[in-house]
Amino acid sequence: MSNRNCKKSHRWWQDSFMTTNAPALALTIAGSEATGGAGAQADLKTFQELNVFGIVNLTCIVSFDPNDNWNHRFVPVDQQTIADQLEATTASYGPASGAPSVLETVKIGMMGSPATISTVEAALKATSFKNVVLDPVLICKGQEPGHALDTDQALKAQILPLATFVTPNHFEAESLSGITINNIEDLKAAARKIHEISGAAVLAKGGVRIAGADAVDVFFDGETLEVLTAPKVGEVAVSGAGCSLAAAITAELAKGATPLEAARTAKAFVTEGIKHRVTSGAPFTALWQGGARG
Ligand code: PXL
Repeated sequence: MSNRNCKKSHRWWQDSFMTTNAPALALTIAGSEATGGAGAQADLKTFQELNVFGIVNLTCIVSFDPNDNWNHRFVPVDQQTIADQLEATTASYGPASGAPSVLETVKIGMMGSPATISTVEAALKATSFKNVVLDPVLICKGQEPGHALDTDQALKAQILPLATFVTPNHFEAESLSGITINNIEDLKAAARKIHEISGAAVLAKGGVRIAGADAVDVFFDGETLEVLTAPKVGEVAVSGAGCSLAAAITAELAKGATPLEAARTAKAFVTEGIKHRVTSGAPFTALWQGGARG
């Protein structure tokens, strides 16, 4: 085959498959968790599983320390490198890129420092994304508490107001709402309060922290309040469940689901992933994103 033919056949391939079957796009701005259970790895696997073209811009690298109670060793990516990744991504797929499929949906995972929050805030303000899903990862085990507090405050002040959907766990919902959560009524009050503060749709997760046979989450978007329940699978939190839930919401929103539909699909996806969780030498199991395949 001549070079010319080769080029022609390449174009034919592109036209027939790539443009007609273009997947929805989603970006996660998140940290790497080296063992693959949580963070950017969980997000990317979830996107792929839900038929969404996933993009990762890394904020930090977390390596659990088996010699220190599996606490997190945390290394930030430098600010210029985070900004460079965001620039590359928005130039390729952002609203002004001219791409046939535009990136409208972003998930915010672990930021890890006030500096990273400012870098990401600037990028979110420069590109108006339709869906900004915030998984408000507040405290990372092993992080210095003073530093974590600064990060929490910056997240609340700078990123939460830009979010269209927020997925706090029990601890994060208490911190964001100021409400102590002991039961489902408290979780509902917290979801309402976080919506009031942020204007975002909220999925407040009770997980294994609220007593009872079911894992209960509360959805509230200012109009609809829905309690999502699924039977608990064990009584111990599974690594990657929170990341995968928010990533599944992100993927579903990218494909055009409503926030409530996205929350329901994500809950079912995560429940199956927990049922098929993966055991390792670490003292926790990891969610398997392929669990919903049947
Ligand atoms: O599950 C929260 C989380 C998010 N992102 C990163 C993490 C973790 C928890 O380990 O390491 C990078």
